[in-house]
Amino acid sequence: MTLIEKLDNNIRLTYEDAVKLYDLDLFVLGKYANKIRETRHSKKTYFNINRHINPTNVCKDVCHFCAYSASRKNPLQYTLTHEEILEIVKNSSKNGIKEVHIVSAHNPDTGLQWYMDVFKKIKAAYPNIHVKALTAAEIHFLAEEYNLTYKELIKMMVDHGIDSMPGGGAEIFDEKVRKRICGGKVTTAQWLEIHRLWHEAGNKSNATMLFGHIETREHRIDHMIRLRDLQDETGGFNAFIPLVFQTKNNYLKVKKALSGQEILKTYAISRIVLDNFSNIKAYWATSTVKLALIAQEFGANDLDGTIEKESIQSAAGASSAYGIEVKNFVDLIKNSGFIPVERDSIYNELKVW
Ligand code: V47
Repeated sequence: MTLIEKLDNNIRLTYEDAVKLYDLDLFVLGKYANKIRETRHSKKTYFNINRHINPTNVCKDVCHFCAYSASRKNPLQYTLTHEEILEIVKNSSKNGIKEVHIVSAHNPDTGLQWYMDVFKKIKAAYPNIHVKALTAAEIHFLAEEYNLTYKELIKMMVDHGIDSMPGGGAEIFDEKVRKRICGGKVTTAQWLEIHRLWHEAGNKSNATMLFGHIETREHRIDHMIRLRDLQDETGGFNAFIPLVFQTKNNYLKVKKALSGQEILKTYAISRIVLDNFSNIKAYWATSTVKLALIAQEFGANDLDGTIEKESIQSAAGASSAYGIEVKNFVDLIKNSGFIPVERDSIYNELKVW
């Protein structure tokens, strides 16, 4: 059977098939990706009203792609107190946020309870706000630092009010590339194991892929297939989020940013290859808002949220430092021919705008 016949008949693609997708014309890929998107979600585009919080940038690891983290000696290091974090949530709750998305660096100075107790405090004060927190990279760091098993940490996360896990720390699963861009932090096998355990405990998470640095197209497909395999086993992933590499202020020194065409192809391919993922998220902070809007026609059915403030991607050059207004977001989705649907963090529909 040819690749096109497989696409026409919705047959699952092998790794070899999927690599060949990149050779297809962008609009051919878009046609197939959009067909799947429309079957699953019609013209609906999901977003949420959320607040990103990055409580500390002090990091014991050195990921070469990262512009956010600071060493202990860096004069620009910061660590928020719980009171400061709660004040942020208080102010954001007035703006109608339904989710806080909390991601920190791997700070060896704060102690385990600084990481954990803040979730409990947020939940106690704002029981209706969904807490999406702790990437697999942070969980691995805490497990090593405090001599805990992943299972013990997962139990602590649930006991402290964490509702779901974000998809960060996945980067690229290929072990050789991973070693070069973020050797020393959570390995591929560990990242997958942590998500497996989280799912087995009855919880949901997301999965990301950082692309546009030193990886090849083959590495991206390999990454997607490893996620597809785990999703077959657990069904615990809500969304796949391809993160476009931001090139500024980091050690990788990637001179050539990805073309819009390559980014759109990657969204479309992820929609086709990840046949067991309901949601493909074009995270506007890394793709730019304009490309995220176009990505709606190339398989993406989710644009993440209003963010309010963001420090990781914006440190590397993205224009996401101050989020996006709900009204503006909704108008942009509508004007591009799609239906803006506000969702909660686990994809229940809250409001058609
Ligand atoms: O894992 C770091 C990435 C991630 C850069 O689960 C960079 O809903 C681009 O995971 N260029 C953290 N990306 C953010 C993340 C995320 C974002 C939005 C939604 C969700 C979700 C998760 O940020 C890290 C890393 O891959 N990152 N540096 C950079 N220079």
